Amino acid sequence: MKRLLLWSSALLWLVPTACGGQASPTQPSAAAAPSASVVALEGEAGTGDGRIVERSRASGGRTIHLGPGERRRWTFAVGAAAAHYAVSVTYSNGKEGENEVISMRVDGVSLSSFLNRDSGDSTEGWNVFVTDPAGTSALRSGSHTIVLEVSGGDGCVEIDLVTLTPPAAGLVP
Ligand SMILES: [Ca+2]
Ligand SMILES: [Ca+2]
Repeated sequence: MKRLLLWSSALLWLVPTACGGQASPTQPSAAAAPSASVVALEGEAGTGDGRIVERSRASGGRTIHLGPGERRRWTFAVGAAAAHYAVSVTYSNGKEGENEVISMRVDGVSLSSFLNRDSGDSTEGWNVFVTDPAGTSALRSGSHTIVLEVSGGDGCVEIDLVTLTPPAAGLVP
């Protein structure tokens, strides 16, 4: 009987937290703030290292080719109120050898590092694009910079697009 009571109280405690909690009536309405929108940064539109490659299936028809130690930088503005943006990187990486580590920094602060994957074989694979998550960044209204750096691997990855998606944008069809 005592154990049963313990279990039921444990369940009562666990259920709301496991679901992330219910929306509190005291929370500010989301409609009060201007909704944030998706920020799409073409690899080829950034500044820094790399060379532009034409790829028919890439966003904008182009990528930026980066080798080990090379980096690309973008400056962009966020107009809406502060929001948590999910950052993702779309790239191609034809299978050559070892994979590269892609590191992201936002406003000078390390955001994530991940090992990329092969997007296909060593020829056609360069025109096949995959998207990987690269962390979440809280951004206030104003200007920001994002830097992508490549290290290790066989020396080749092509960055097509860096996308920052605010939470609400995922709900819009
Ligand atoms: Ca590679
Ligand atoms: Ca592109």
